[in-house]
Amino acid sequence: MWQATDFSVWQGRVDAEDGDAGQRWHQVMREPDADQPGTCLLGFASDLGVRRNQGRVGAAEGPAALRNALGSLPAHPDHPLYDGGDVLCTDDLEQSQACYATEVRKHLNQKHFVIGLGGGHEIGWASFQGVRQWLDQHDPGARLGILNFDAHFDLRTPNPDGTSGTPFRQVADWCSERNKPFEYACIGISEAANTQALFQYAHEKKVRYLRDRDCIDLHASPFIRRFIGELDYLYVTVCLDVLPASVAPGVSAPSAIGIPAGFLLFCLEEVRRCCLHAHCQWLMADIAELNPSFDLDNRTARTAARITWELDRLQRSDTHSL
Ligand SMILES: [Mn+2]
Repeated sequence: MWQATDFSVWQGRVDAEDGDAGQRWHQVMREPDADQPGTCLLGFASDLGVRRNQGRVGAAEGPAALRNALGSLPAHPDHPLYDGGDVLCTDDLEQSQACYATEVRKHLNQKHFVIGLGGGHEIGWASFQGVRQWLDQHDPGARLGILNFDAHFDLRTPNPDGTSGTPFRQVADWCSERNKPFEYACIGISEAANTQALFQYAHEKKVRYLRDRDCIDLHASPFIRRFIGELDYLYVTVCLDVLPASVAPGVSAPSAIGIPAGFLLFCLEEVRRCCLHAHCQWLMADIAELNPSFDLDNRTARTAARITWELDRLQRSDTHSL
């Protein structure tokens, strides 16, 4: 079920003395405008996938916590920011994912860059379906890639239902049923957080991945360049458990080691740079697994907000600095 945002949730500091240049997200956020492309937030208030995956529930409150942390971040006058509301997950996860996909497609049709606010990583199957539906309408033969920043492959076999651990297996099955290539890469994989069965399946499917302990700039740049160089369209998904538990304790499965947050931001900038050079269109991104009930001092929400802020910044920086 979709629900519009009550804009009174957008609150924060006001620097009236600085006029428009002092504005923050809570002051400029509005309902999506079809005539003016911008960045559009879309919440997926779900933790049913996490529950089914035997994880720690609470991610359904993620979108609200993320909006809260985003409110006081500085806004840029040249790039509109929209809040496309939330899809509230019911007992029927598959139907909720389909509803979310419809919203994604709608915002892509209006030429917005969509940022999904999770919700468990079952948002991945929902986002993919939205992107795919949009592509089937506009460019069905194009190559779509998924770049996942995650300690986990999320390639588990649905048993029989999808969970927060299965989204990219569902994508792989979807692709093989339709004879489409499965273009999926992962950055931040922990060898201690994925079974041998998952590594075997990833190898069978020729999934490209960087292990958490190999995550340095020198390795990441060619990895990202090669992956994006073969694509026409890109969807990026960030599972917050790719970050160390000290930075992101508010997730279902915190990482003991993880990758540094600054490295993640470096990678996102590389993604943008490579997309511009390779003429690959970056359609959307999502931030998954924020679980406020396990957060400490809003640490995870603040980190998620910074990542969201950077994603928006990169969408407006095609003319300078890259
Ligand atoms: Mn994960």
